[in-house]
Amino acid sequence: MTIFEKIATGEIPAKLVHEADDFIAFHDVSPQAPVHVLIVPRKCIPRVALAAAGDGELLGRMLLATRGIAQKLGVLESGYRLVINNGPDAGESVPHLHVHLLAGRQLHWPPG
Ligand code: DGP
Repeated sequence: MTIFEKIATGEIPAKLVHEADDFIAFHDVSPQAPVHVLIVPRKCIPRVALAAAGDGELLGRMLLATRGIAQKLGVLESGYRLVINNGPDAGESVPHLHVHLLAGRQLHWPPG
């Protein structure tokens, strides 16, 4: 099981922000911004490049949930960035698809 599957089952604790039937959102253990949340499917899709056509609705629901998560954390108006790291050059460290939601400070562009 991946770390994120263990968080999804409650085996490893995390600060949950949102729970849905098929995905969860929780605070990143190593925040890179004042708000840093991970949105993670309960089932393990290793990375976005390995998602199947049938995962499209789940991925869409995860993206649509970011609005409510941002609102709950008070950053809907100030703005937020969504990041998906796919593979080694992108800095993917947990092989379980996750969307980073970063906010609460001015984020630089292009990312490093
Ligand atoms: P990535 O580099 O895109 O694979 O991001 C993985 C993120 O997961 C990274 O920002 C740190 C976070 N993370 C790793 N282990 C844990 C954990 O056990 N709990 C929480 N809350 N976050 C974790």
